[in-house]
Amino acid sequence: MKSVEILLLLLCLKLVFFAAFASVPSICPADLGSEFNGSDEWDGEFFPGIHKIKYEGPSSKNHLAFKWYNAEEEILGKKMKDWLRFSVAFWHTFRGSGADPFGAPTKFWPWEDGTNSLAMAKRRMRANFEFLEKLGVELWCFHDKDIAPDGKTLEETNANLDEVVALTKELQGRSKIHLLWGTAQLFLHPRYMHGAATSSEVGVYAYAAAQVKKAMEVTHYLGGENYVFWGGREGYQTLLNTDMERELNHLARFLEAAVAYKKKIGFNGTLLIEPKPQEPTKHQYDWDAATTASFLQKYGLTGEFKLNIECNHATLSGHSCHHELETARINGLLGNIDANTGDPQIGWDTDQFLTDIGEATLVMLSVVRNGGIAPGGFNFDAKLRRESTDVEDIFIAHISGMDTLARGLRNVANLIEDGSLAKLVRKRYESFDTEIGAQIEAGKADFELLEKKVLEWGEPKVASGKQELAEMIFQSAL
Ligand code: XUL
Ligand code: CO
Repeated sequence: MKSVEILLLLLCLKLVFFAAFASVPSICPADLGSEFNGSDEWDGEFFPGIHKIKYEGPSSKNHLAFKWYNAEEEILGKKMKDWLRFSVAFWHTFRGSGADPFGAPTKFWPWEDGTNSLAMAKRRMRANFEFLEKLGVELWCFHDKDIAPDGKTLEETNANLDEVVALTKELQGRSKIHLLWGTAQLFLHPRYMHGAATSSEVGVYAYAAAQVKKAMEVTHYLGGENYVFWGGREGYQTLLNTDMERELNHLARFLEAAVAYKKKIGFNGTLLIEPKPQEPTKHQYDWDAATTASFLQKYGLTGEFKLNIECNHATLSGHSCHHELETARINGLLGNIDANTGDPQIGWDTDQFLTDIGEATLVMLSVVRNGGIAPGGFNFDAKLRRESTDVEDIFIAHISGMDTLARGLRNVANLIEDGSLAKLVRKRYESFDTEIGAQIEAGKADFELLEKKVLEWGEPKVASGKQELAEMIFQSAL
């Protein structure tokens, strides 16, 4: 293959970078003949004909309006926008190409010129800000590689990032928009094939550290409220060639160094770990919330990190999203939510927008119990379906995701106002609201005392669990 062809192929790869699956489509937008004029300028609006999305209420038939999300409305003592803190994920919304393991990109947005140039990166960033303004979302998230192209060396790559970040800072300054979180993409490049912090190659560990250092600096510069670690390839394919203990120790050292650097540069954002059980690796070390909590405890990192729970990752690990949120919450680790969902019939991380009202209600139940998740938020780590190719579909997808969670919040308010679910749960444990129950919960009931009680009471009476009633009450709140 000639070097020009290799370059073109690499450009295509960049455009489909998030389709981190086996086969890479051979078509890229550059093949479709769009003109590249080398400028980041763009005449007029990126989304002409789409006005600021407004709340019109449940009876509206306008698909470019909110039916349930009314940003300024107070629910349970807080504005909806403060409970929900929505954020747009740059990688899906502006770099998602529609490619899947079997097919080429399907999305050719009018502002894209088919290149991964610096000028294109800046134009795309302008499109991001217009989109956020029109959608009425004030937060966004990115990976370093989403927003700026790689150079030939680390210095060149960092300089590219700085140039896009300078424009981003200016665009943030002109609006209310700010950064929910930044992260480093440590999974696409071939150097990361054995992992980043858990790679068997010391040079790769160092490269990953340099990349996180820079990503953390720019996140701090842009006023980011959090910084995320998703260990895309931190895991193994087979234990036969893997020193699991050594890799986990390396991961812990890496995270310790990140904490030290955060303190050194005065970055006060929350560090978040995003659990996921597998994909792309066979087994990822941050399998789920409980595994990650015990990892943090073992290495003395509790207190320095919280969790970013992603609903589709939860279901991949065999749990519900609600289970993962509750596990994080009761461990004081609920930091952020990557709001998406999988498909019940597709086994992989499809990253769809969450549109199931029941699931959204359970998600919001955990969030309300937590008193909200600020400085975290609801990041739409979700992509348009491959077949949704109109520019307005980008708005429709986000509006429907926002309305679903808003509806979930309203349902939680109904459940709390009704009170019967909480009453049912309280009643279920009432046998512990006794002298002996209090002794047990205070750690003052030893086995001898409990044996004495059994001899005195005889066979215990066991009440109904009222599962169907709980479900009936839940359904009536939807
Ligand atoms: C991958 C995933 C990532 C992280 C950020 O499954 O969820 O987008 O959220 O690296
Ligand atoms: Co995610």
